[in-house]
Amino acid sequence: ISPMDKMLQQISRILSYALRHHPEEFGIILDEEGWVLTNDLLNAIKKNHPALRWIDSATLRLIQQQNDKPRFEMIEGSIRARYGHSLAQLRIRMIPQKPPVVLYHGTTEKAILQIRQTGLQPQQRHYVHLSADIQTARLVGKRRAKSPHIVVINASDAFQAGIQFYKCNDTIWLSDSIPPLYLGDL
Ligand code: HQG
Repeated sequence: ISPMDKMLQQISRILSYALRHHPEEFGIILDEEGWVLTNDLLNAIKKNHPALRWIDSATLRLIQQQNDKPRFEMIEGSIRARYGHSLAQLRIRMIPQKPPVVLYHGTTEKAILQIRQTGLQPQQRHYVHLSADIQTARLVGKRRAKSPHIVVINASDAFQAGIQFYKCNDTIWLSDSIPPLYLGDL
């Protein structure tokens, strides 16, 4: 990984922190769909991190486009995180969508025992995070476990039963809590 890529990765972490978890620490306010003016965010980051005085919207665009996963969305002078939110000030509003028949969730052997009892819960975040394919679920699970456990979600039945799903990008979906009834194993 080049020094430039490392730098962009660090800025990406700062973006995630500000746009998903603690916008108040940067003196910015997200709207109910998570958007903030790109210039406001840039000024806030420069103020909190003087070493990053040089960043501009092209830097953010580069991060948004080069990232291994599409974490951010940029339109007409605004930017937001696509998923991952945990901020206490407001619950980010997503547009519900009909999910694919099956979705996946990669987790630890320890968490799975609890998940079988109480279902998938958002925990610290606003929504449960799901993967569109097994490979993505494995990568998500690998953040916490060497050989992650893959939960298979019967999304079409859950959707029929009124549980809402939300698409973030081609690989990541969100949902409200999912009871054990709709969960299985790979
Ligand atoms: C577990 C990263 C006990 C759940 C990733 C997970 C993803 C339960 C943990 C995104 C439970 C929450 C989100 C229950 C769920 N009892 N444990 N009832 N229900 N859990 O980090 O899905 O790189 O909030 O299995 O790649 O791991 O940051 O969610 O292990 O896309 O862009 O509670 O974050 O993306 O952990 O990951 P998280 P997640 P970024």
